[in-house]
Amino acid sequence: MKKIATVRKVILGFLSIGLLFLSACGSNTTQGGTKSNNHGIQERIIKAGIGLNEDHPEGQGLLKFKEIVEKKSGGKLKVQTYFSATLGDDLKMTEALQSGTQEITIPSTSPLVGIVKEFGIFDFPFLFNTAEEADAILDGPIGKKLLEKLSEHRLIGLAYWENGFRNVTNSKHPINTIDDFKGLKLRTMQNQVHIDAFKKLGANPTPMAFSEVFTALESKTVDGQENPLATIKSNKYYEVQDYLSLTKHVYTPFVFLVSKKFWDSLSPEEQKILQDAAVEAGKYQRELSRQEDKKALEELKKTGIKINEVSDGERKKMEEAIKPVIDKYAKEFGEDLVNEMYSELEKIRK
Ligand code: TK8
Repeated sequence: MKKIATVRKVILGFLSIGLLFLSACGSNTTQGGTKSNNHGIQERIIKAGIGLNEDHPEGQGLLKFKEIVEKKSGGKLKVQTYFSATLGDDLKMTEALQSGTQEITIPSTSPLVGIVKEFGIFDFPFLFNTAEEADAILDGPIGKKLLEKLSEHRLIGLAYWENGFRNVTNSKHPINTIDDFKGLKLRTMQNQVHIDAFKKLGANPTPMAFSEVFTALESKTVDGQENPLATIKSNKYYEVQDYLSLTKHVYTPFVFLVSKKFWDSLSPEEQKILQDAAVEAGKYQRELSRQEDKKALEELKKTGIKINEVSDGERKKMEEAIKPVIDKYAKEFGEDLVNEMYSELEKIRK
């Protein structure tokens, strides 16, 4: 009996030493429930996919990110880039990050409201008057708060990049007033705020994944779609659309996502390289996006698509018409958060 007790004590002793050893070399908690490993910079392949093309400001931003990461890691961290939704659409790639089969994607925040519903506050039409206002909110406490929510969903949010102000294209007629939306079959992102807002304007919204848009326009499954000018140019929508109306009805951010499973396997040095590169390449990407927004308009004018400005008066009427939709979702996303955002904007506009 005594012998068994001694043997048990010895086994227990070895076990606790083993566990201690594992914890010492294994992991330590860093931020927001994320982990890391203390083994410096290792040779790694990082699969990074986006839905847009390489020539789009987001594609160029991703190449800048690759350049910075590979330089800062002495070539050990290799970023493999995938463009044009070759790895799937925003939601599919986000799920691949959650399961750990892909490391990085940079989707629009709009389709992610099924994961972090509060991202929906950025889908409120006519919220931002300028891209700089968007920067201030996204890079401020509100943006950070929402990024942190991602770690509860097996995702790590490192930064916000710019998709931009969206405009409507269609094959029927120019949009000058709310009435011009009546009965228009419009593709929207998979986002309830957008769907309800377009319904409120009298349109007939069809949520659809991004990579299906060109074919749906070409086959006239839908009459139109809405995206920033850089995307309308890069994806050649002018080949299958006749009218482009500069509604600038909503600003869409991109969010730079990393798989939490992958992130937790990194060392603090590796995490810092990715974090800094996402922010630095993000600044570069935003600048490129703003230049491209102007350049794309000039180039689109040469494609034959008929372009019309929408007056501020008519945009105001659209904003008024959509207000009940915003009131409805403000309750759902949290009135405190929404009020905080509007008061932040007021401060910025002073
Ligand atoms: C690209 C999408 C796209 C978005 C859309 O993956 O779906 O219309 O504007 O940029 O994120």
